[in-house]
Amino acid sequence: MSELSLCAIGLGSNLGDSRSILIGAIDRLQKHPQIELLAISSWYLTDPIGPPQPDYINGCATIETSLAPLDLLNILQAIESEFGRVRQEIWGARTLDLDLLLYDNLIIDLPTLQIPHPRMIERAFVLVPLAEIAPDSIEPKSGHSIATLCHKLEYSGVKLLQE
Ligand code: PH2
Ligand code: MG
Ligand code: MG
Repeated sequence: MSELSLCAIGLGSNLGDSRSILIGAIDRLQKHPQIELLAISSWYLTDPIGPPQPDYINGCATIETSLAPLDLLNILQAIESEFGRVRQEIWGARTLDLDLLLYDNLIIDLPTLQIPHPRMIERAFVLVPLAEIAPDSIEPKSGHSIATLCHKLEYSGVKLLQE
């Protein structure tokens, strides 16, 4: 019997053809035998946080998976590499960033993996798309729902991406 976990993933890109890269990443997630895609948010054009760099396209997905947290992390990193991600400057530009935001209601503090994602509650580019598909999910460190956390943020730098 395999237990399924409910997870949230943040997606971002600000180098290359970001929209096609993000759609490609969703397709890779969807095709994985141990991942079932539950929902995908709209795509948002977002002001960059960190060093000067191009605007991002961000979105979020919710999935169900039988993968353990570190196995899921490995798969997300493999998909990042497939799309040409090279790890350089912290918070710098990237072709694809896949962040494991939530994994059930687990709190994990490993050197290689922190869940919930430590900066998600202060980042409108994460919470606005996540609130669209999982408003009632609880961020387990604060104990607050995604919708509640999202309303506390200033989100003028997060705009729905026009077709
Ligand atoms: N990711 C970063 C740094 N800054 N800014 C926006 N708008 N969106 C991101 O996804 C992002 C960022 C590092 O992960
Ligand atoms: Mg990130
Ligand atoms: Mg990341």
